[in-house]
Amino acid sequence: MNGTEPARAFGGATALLMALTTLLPAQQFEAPVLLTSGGAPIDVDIGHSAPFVTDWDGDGKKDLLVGQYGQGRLRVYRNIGTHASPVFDGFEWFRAGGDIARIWTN
Ligand SMILES: [Ca+2]
Repeated sequence: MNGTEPARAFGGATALLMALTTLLPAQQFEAPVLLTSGGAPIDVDIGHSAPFVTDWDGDGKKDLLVGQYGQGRLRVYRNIGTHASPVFDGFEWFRAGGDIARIWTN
């Protein structure tokens, strides 16, 4: 591998993105919604959150995962509402091997 290969790969991805945005019809986002847990706005330690929605526990309702910069941890908010109207009441830290999992954040 030489020093130009990553640049070419990035350029290819950029070209693909440009092609997709040209070919696909304009998309509109829904109005923003403040997500709450236990009645309080969901927030993270030290900001820099990375939310992801998936059915974490396999019960058919999508849950909310939120990675955070603070201590490099991942919050798991299980949906106790419905698929159409999710409700969150607290979170648990993602664990691995019995310990709270984390990635190093400088
Ligand atoms: Ca679920």
